[in-house]
This record gives sequence, structure tokens and C-alpha cells, in this order.
Amino acid sequence: MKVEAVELRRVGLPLVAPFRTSFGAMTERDFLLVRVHTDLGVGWGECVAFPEPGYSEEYVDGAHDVLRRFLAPRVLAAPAVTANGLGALTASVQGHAMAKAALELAVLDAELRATGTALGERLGATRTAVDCGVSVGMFPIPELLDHVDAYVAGGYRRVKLKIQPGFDVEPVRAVRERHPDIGLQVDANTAYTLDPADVSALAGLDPFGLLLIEQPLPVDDLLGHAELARRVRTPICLDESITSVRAAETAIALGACTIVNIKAGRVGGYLQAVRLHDLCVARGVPVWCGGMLETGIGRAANVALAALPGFTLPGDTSASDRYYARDVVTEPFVLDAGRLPVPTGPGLGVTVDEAYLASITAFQETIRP
Ligand code: OSB
Ligand code: MG
Repeated sequence: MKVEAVELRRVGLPLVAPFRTSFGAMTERDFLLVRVHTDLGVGWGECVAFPEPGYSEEYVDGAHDVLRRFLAPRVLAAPAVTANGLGALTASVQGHAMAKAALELAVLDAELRATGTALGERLGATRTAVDCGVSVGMFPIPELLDHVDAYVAGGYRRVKLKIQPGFDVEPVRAVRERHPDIGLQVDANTAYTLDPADVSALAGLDPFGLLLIEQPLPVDDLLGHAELARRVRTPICLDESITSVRAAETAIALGACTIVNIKAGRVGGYLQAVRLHDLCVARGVPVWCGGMLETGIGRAANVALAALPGFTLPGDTSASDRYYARDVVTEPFVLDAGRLPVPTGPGLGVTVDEAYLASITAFQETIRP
């Protein structure tokens, strides 16, 4: 396949509810879409980087810049491009996993549309629908309970609460009392340390039967997570720390986690995400699909990934209406008995609503050879 042009678009969409984590709050998603134009047709990708480098060092202007100046030119200069060969084509650019993942998804989509293959089939999906959880931002407890009640009533199969020091045991207790049987887990986005007060707050979550504690400590603190795992009963799951298959091998070998959150953007693409899944399956480590408040484009890919056999826990693969009043695809993702169907059409299997997208596009440029 020859890539003839790379289109980069910046789009703004308001979230239906503010999303507050330990690293900040978001009320609008400012995202970057990539469309490749090839001799076989077009393909779409979504970059999950946020406006600020709070989740990781990547941010949307940085991803945009590295795509425009370094990644797109490498792809445009290549006589032939395949999704499998992209890693080698872009290996001379260090880091920028989210930017690389967006480009890879666009190339994959174009390739698969041309051969009439669904992304799920290409990645190795074995299910036709996936169990869905919902990640709830921090709110004052009464409001938090209202949100959780609505999600549980809507059919979500598990709930994830965002926590930070000072907002942990109380919200978890309140939600657990209201919903004694719901699958419940928490995500700290690196907000804790091994200080005694922090460790005792996290150990204080033990009585509530949580599925896991996600990323309590800083990204590079694998030994700290291993130590914490010895001091709390709730299983430790890593998100931010798992930047590659090798990082996962190290984390698992050290006992830093017994569950892994897989996000394609964090590991440089869906093909690496499959390798990470395969490693975890080989090590007996359950995985689940994380989310980055994607639109229907990234969501389609996440749902396809979450349909692989090692994804044995519900993912942060929520329905379109949990994020956006109107999604950018013509058929939004709608929850059906707590599950989302895996798209079966070619490529991502969704149709971008181009007229609507044009109306919310703030900036657009096309990179050519
Ligand atoms: O840590 O999983 C996270 C959202 C933004 C940044 C980081 C995270 C999240 C979520 C939301 O938890 C997942 C989603 O519903 O897309
Ligand atoms: Mg997380």
C-alpha cells in the first residue's frame, strides 16, 4: 500500500459530565484524528493524547507536531507501507506511543477496508460482544452516588471509581453500601506513595471486596508496587507503568501487578497491544481494556481488542452516550445488557459522520510527500 497523504484534524467535543481524576479535570475532549489516503482507499485513526501531559508525558499538540514533522514524512517517503512494517518505519522516533498508535490505526483501517476484513478478526477476537464497565470521575459523594446509580441501572457490569489521598475509603464505602454485589474497582492514576498514611488508606479498601487497585504509585515505581502488593489484599493492576511488552514482563516478574490494563495508545498501537495481551495470557495475568474517553473511532478499535480471549475482566469500554451527546460515527455504541457488540464491517467497522465531524473540526491540515 502506498500512503499518498496524511490528514490531521483537531476536533473538540464537550463531555456529558466533567471527568475528574487525580491529575486534573476535563469538560471537553480536544482530540486529534488521523486519516490516511492511500492507493487502496482511506483509513481513520484516533490519537488518545489529552491537551495536558497529566496522564503521561504525551499531549495533543506534541502528538500533532511529531506526526506532522516526523511520523507522517517517514510513511509518505516509504515506497510501500503495511501496518506490520510501521514499527520498523518509525523506530527512529523515540517514544510518542499515542501518536504512533493513531497512525497505525489509520493504516490498519485502510488495509483492512481494502481486503474486507474486520479489525477484530485481524487482531484475533474470539467474542462477538464485550462486557462493559464504566469509569466514574471524582464528584462530591452524593453526586457520585447518583452517577453510579444511573450507570448500574443502565446495565454496566462493573464500576471504577477514581481515587486520590483524602478521597478513597469514604466514596468506596458509600458506593459499596448502595451496590453490595457490583464489580467495583478503583484507579489512583499514580496519586499515592509508600508513606504509612497512604498505605493504610489503601489497605483500608481491603474490606470492600474490590476487583483491583489501578496504578496507585508513580509510573516508574515497580518495586514500590511490589512492596505495596505485599501490604494490601486487593490485587494491584498497572496502567501508566505498562509502556511496553518489556515493561510488563518486568512488572509481572517483580510482582508489581497481578492484573494489567491494556491501552493501545500507551504501548504504541493495537498490534503491540495484542503482543501485550499474549504475554499476559502466557503469564496467567488477566487483562482488561482501558479507555481514554475515545470517540466512536477509537472505541470501535478498543471493543475489537477487548474481544480477545485474555480480556477476562470488563473494560472501560463504555457506550458513546456515557461520554458524548453525539458521537462522530453514524452508529453510536449502545449498551445491550451491559455489553457492546464487536463491529463486524471492514476495518474499524464504523462510518465517520463526515458532515458532523466537519462542523466540530477546529483545524485541519494535509501532509503530502
Ligand atoms: O487512567 O484509565 C485511566 C481517562 C482518562 C485518562 C486516564 C484514564 C481514564 C479513565 C476513563 O479511567 C476510561 C474511559 O472511560 O475511557
Ligand atoms: Mg487508569
